[in-house]
Order: sequence, then C-alpha cells, then structure tokens
Amino acid sequence: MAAHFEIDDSFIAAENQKARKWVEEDYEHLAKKLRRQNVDIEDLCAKAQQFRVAVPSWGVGTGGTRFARFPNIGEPRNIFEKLEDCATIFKLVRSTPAVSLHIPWDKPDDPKTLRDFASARGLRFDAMNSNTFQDQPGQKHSYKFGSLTHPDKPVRDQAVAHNIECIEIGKMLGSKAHTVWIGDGGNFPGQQHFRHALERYLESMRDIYDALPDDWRMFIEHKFYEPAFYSTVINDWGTSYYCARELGPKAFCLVDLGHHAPNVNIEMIVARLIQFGKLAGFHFNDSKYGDDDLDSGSIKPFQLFLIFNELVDAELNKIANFNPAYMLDQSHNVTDPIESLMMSAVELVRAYVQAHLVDRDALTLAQNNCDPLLALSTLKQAFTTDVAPILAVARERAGGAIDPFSAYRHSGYRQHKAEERPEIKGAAVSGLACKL
Ligand code: RM4
Ligand code: MN
Ligand code: MN
Repeated sequence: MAAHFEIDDSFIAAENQKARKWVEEDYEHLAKKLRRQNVDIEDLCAKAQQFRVAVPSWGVGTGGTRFARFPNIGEPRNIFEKLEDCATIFKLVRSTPAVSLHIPWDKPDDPKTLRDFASARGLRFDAMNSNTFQDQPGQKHSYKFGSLTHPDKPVRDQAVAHNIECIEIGKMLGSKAHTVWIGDGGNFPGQQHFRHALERYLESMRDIYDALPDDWRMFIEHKFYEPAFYSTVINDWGTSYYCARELGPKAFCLVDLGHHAPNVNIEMIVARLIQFGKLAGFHFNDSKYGDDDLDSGSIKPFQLFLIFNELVDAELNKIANFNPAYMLDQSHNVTDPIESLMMSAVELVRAYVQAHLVDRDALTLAQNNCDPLLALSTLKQAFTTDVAPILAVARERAGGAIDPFSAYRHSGYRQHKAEERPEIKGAAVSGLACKL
C-alpha cells in the first residue's frame, strides 16, 4: 500500500500557521467573555478534545437515491481505501478515531490484516452493522419478505447466522458492539400479523444475543418506515425498549436521528432512554422529511443542541449505565463525503461544547420557579455562543487542522485519489449505492 497520497503533519502545521493569529485573538476574546459567566475556557477546550464519534465505512463512498447515483472522482474502491479516507478525516478533525463497519459491504477477507492497517493509522473499529435488508449474490433465501421476522424459519436462521458472523468478524477486529437494523415490515394492511412478527423478531434476536461476548453490547435500531411503507416491525423507541428489556442487560436502544416522524421530540426520547438505562447511542445525521441522511447540524442545529443538552446533563449527573456510543450515519449524495463527515463531526463537538456551557443552576432555578422564558433563554444563551475558537484550538492542540475544510481542499487530496483510484469498470460499488 506504499506511495498513497496522505496529508502530512507539516502541511497541516503550515495551513494552521495562516489562521493562527485570528484564532488566538478570538480565543482570548471568548475566554474573557466566558470568564464573566464564571466559565473557564480551558475546561471547555478539554471537553472538546475528549469528544469522540465513529465514522461509518459506508459514509465515505458517494451514496445515492432510488433515482440515481452520481459518483465522485477518486471514490474508495475497497475497505482499505475507505480506511484511508477515514484516516484523513481523523487526521484533520481529531475526534473520529473509530470506524463502524457494515457487513457484507465491507467484509474483510482477512480481519487481522485490516485491523493492522487501521491501527497503523491510529484507527480502531466501533460497532459492527449487519445487513439483512438486501439479498447478496449466492444467498440461499431471499429477504424480500423479511429476515429476522420472516414467516419461514430457514430465512430467519439465515439472517441469524449472518448476524453471528458479523459478531465473529467484529471479535477479530476488536469491536465491542453489534448494531441490528432490519427493514422487515409490511407494505400493505393485512400483509403481516403485527404480534407474530414481533414474537419472531425476539426469538431470532435471542439467538444473536446468546452469541454476544460478555463484554459486548447489542444495539437495537428502530425506524418508523422505509423500506416497508405501511408497517415496520421495530418502528419506534417503545418497541425497541421492550425488546431490549426482553433480551437482557447487554441490549440497548440506538437512536438514529432520521428514524422518527417529523416534529417528534427526539431529545425527550433520549432522556427517557437515559432514565431507563437503555440508551445505546446514536446514528447522527439530519433530516427534513424522513431518513434523509443529511449532514449533522445542517437542518435542525437547535435540536442537535437540545439532544446534547440531555446527554451532558446525564454526564454531569453521573447517571448509571450511561455510556452512549456516538456514530455518524449519513449518505452523501452531492458532496465530497470526506468534507461532509468532517463538518458533521465538527457540528457534534460544537453541540457538545455548547451543551457544557448551559448554566445548569440557572436552568434548575427557572424550572423550579416555573419560569419558561428564563429556562429557554438560559438554553439559548449557550446555543448562541459562538464556540468556534474553542473547537479550532482543541483541534490544533491535538495535531489537527484549525480549518479542516480549507486544509482538505488546499491539500488536493481528492484530485490525488482520482489519479490513484481509477474507476474499475463493471465493478460493484459497495455501500449505500447498493440501496439502488
Ligand atoms: C438504515 C439504518 C442503518 C443503516 C442503513 C444503511 O436506514 O439507518 O443504520 O445501516 O440504513
Ligand atoms: Mn442508522
Ligand atoms: Mn437510516
């Protein structure tokens, strides 16, 4: 894998040099402002440096819709090239040291080689993701009418075996969690017996749960519709919570921000799952209408902040069993995926730092005094504070870029990759493109 273009540290340092003066000025100014609120900017900077979010292997390839896919130049053609792109994101933003793999899209021929390749770049593997929402070449039974909940036992067994295989691969990669999202459901009223389908789901999931090592967690991901357009078996957080409880202490509920009906109060769902000790973590993205998989913070940044407000509240209150796994789950259809993932990671750190800025004593007082506007303005004060200088300084101190976006563009990374990675004619592109 020699002679592949990489952005080196000296290039990042030279780029940072251009912006250092204004960043120092802005940081100093913000430090003074925060001091008036009794906030130490260094504490916030440390928080920004601690934040971690995993990047999805499937997110570095260009996605598509059911209408079309418009490939980018220099797209990664295999999991090694995907990891190169993940390493580039990590190098510039410093908050993304883990990669979440989708199997079989990114099934490694030799997990040990892949693990070594990743760790040579400072990367490790986060949750595994199974795929029983598509048929794979050579597969015996079709998932057209379901997988873990299919009426026929051989289909269910095949789907269970696939999930267990994901766990086995994950063990060799050093992963500690397995995420199960299924597309099972019905397109027409009457197509599926609601109770029986859920019973079959639990029966299948018990078999997968039994294969889970003791130090692993199982993440159940719900979604209200799509690909089933009338009814979905694991459609909401209530069903997910019921299943997680039935399965046992290693099962938790994962919240993908695009998997709720418009206007649903997601931050409240998050608070409930925290309270019940069952929050697995997140698939971060943003959406306007459905499971749009848009970039985090691009449509509803205030909602993102309110979610982090709940998470930081739980962190500060040292809630038992609170250990959320943060992952991005986005589909980049018209942007360079590296740019989208970097900007999304930055938006998450921003929301996290802003949530740490909330004056919690003032908020509690306003709540106890039944003063809604004072409560809201306490939140708004944190949300409207421009913490960009904190994020820039945190990145630079960790060896990353003050401005990851412009450093990436100036590096010419994508153009270099276009030369290194000529399109393989006729080859299948793995990842979200397979949704087509
Ligand atoms: C689903 C869900 C899963 C993701 C697939 C590709 O809508 O979000 O997490 O693995 O898409
Ligand atoms: Mn997801
Ligand atoms: Mn989704």
